[in-house]
Amino acid sequence: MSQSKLITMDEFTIQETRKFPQATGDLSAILRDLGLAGKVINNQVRRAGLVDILGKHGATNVQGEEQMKLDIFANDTLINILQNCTECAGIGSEENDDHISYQDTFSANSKYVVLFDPLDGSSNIDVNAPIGTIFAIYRRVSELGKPCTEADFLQAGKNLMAAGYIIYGSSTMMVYATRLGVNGFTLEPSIGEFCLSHPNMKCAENGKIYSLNQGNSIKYSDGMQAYLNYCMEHNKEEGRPLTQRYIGSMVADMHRTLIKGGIFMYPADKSNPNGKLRLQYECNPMAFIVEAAGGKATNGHENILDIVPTELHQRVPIYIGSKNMVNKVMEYVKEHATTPM
Ligand code: P6P
Repeated sequence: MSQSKLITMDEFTIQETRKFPQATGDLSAILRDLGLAGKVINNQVRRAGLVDILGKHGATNVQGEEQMKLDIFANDTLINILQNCTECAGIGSEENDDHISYQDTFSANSKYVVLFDPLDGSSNIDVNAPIGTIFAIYRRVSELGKPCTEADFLQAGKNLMAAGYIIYGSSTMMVYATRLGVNGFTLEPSIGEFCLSHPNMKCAENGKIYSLNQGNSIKYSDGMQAYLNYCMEHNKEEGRPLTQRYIGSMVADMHRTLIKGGIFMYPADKSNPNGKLRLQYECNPMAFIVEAAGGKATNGHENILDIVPTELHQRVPIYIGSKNMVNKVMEYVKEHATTPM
């Protein structure tokens, strides 16, 4: 695409804002700052093998997971940039036990809060597999002029104003959804800008790829076992094999699902009745994106976006992607339900 036809993410968000005369551009300011954080993190991710930033940080986070140095760097970058942003009152992060309410006057008068997983899939850093930053933006429910409160971070996903991710893969992309739809922007290193590359992204109603950690299958419910058998025998039915793909990095598996169609699952199992993935900064943002693109996301009983969170780091099972594939797995899960999922 010639330079003259490049539309930067800033230009795009300004054009989108102009569609709503009453819009103030505050949300665009947060998206711009998340893009800035993504560029800063990207610079370190691209050099991870060259600087003493690989390997474990020696601490563990609230999830009990070894903290990699790069996810601490990413977390600090997002916290600092969003604190300087004039529209963010505070953050919730996978890496922090509690939310952070910025205590300065500017932030107390800001309308939004942001939740994020600063570097999702960080266990893949040392093997150079795609990793990403996932974010979710809510309008505050607490009183303006005062620091934000926990209630701001415990809203159902259907209240989201915007959500997205930055994927540090063969190229660096920022994908975000608002109620207007889903758009993808690729980082053009020569000008240091995210440029529109995937306008109006849609999640295909059907797909041929199923994605989950099949190593856990021995612990799955009867319904999930039956569904996996269906996936593996599907080729007998229609001679078109279903393909199994799993990168172990939600951002990468979800980006593929959005681009190619398919279903990503992290089901409940006998040792993890709530699955593994976190509702507020993994499942809700991805559900908001996929549903804005025409797909579907459920925990096996209700839409992910309808779940009212009770704690910042709660986990939920997730089945997400092409609508017809999500409905198909739900048929098996419900038909064979012997124990609540
Ligand atoms: P498992 C990464 O740790 C993560 O949170 C997601 O990005 C990914 O989808 C999942 O966990 C991988 O989990 O148990 O298959 O290694």
